[in-house]
Amino acid sequence: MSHPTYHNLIGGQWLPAASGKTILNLNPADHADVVGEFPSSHAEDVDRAVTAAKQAFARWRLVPAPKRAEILLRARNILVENKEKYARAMTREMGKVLAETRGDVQEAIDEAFYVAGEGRRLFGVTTPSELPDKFCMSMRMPVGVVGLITPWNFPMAIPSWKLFPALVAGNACVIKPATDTPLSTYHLVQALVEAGLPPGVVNIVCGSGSTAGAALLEHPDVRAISFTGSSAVGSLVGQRAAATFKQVSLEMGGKNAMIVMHDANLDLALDGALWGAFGTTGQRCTATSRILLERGVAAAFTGKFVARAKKLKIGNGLDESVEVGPQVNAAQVETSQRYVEIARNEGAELLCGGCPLAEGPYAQGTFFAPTVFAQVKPSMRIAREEVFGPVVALLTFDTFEEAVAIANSVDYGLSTAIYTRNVNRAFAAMRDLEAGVTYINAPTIGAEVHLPFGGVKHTGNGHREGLGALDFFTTWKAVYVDYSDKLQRAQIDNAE
Ligand code: UN1
Repeated sequence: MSHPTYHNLIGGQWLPAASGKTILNLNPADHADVVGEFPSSHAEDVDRAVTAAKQAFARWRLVPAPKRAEILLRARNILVENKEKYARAMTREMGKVLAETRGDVQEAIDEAFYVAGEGRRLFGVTTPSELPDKFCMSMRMPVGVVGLITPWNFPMAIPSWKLFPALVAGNACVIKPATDTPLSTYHLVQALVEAGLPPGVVNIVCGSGSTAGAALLEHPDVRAISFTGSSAVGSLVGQRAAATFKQVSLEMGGKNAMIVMHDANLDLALDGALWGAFGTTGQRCTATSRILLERGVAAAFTGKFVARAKKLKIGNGLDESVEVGPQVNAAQVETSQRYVEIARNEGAELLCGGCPLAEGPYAQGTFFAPTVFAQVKPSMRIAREEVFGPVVALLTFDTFEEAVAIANSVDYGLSTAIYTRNVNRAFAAMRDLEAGVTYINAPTIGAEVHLPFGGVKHTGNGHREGLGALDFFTTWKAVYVDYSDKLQRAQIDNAE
């Protein structure tokens, strides 16, 4: 069956990769369904895109920020009109169920609405001078050409978290979407183009991280890199970008713990655990991958949790009755499989799942059964390393302090959750859990776009998306205006 061919977007023109090479985008629920063919780009393509961005930046930075914001608002309306179409396309390329891909498009819609308001804020600070007849202010300036490297699990939302604040602040962008899910980024950028974004302000270069991504990191005219992906790759991104003094925002892995106290509403905790662990097939950096159970409730919770995990309907996400879609590709299934072996060898007890699904309706896709391990000790790899699949580890504890210590014992620190009706415990958890995000009586997934999003330790390098993104995509300039008509020497002429 024929499938569409997509090109890079460079300086407003759709161009194939200079090499002519392409990458096929397959539906992970059904490999016979080819979503499209996308360019496999290299340094030459990236260089063209960065050059186009640099040229466009010269004009874009002078467009008043409220006008830049109006383009975002128009793009928002285009996303609203096309929400269903884009969600269906996303389920085809990424696999997650329709309810979730609708949510992914909605997240981009919300982000556009939120960030467009910044066009009329972008506040700076005025402050008194230490000298008479002198005025001081600070202004947010765009950084210049920024490189955005985005993952496959939120193929429209995460690009929107980066593109929209970068644009409202006056930057020009080169985005390299994940090789598994470029189409959703096309849809996002097409909305911007239709909304009136000038050519070259956003450029798309498709290809693998080791070719297109690496070229973006090394390009001397790229001033900042915003990356979301694994901690292993993020560490390399940070190191390579440092060679040319780029600002780098790294948003990486998680091993997110949900704590269930004896006084929790157990049914609520079960609903949250099921959604947090198996929503998006466990492929969120915020996924609930550890459930810490107070000993008194462990048996009751575990029995019900496993019974419900076994009943989840797995299949093609386009079927509205399906609850869990495929994993995005064969490599992710292999990782889940590998961690099942690791956990078994460590002595964890497999309660359900633990294997790929490859028969009947699953034969053409990359499916993995929802998997639960019990008898997990905090020192085991299954309790410490990110799987990024539908695999969850159950641990038990005796005291609140022990639960917090276990939750904090891993290298990651993105999201955490606690289920309790004890308000004192809830506040202690908000303070003591080492993570960028903490939920009370809600699972570890479900961040909203206007709060700061990011993590501590190996999860991030200190930057935040959402509230905080403008701090990354702008640079402060201090301005001094001396209207005294004479030379005034700071720290000297006014010294005590
Ligand atoms: C991610 O998994 O990379 O908070 C992002 C959430 C979503 C975003 C997840 N809004 O789960």
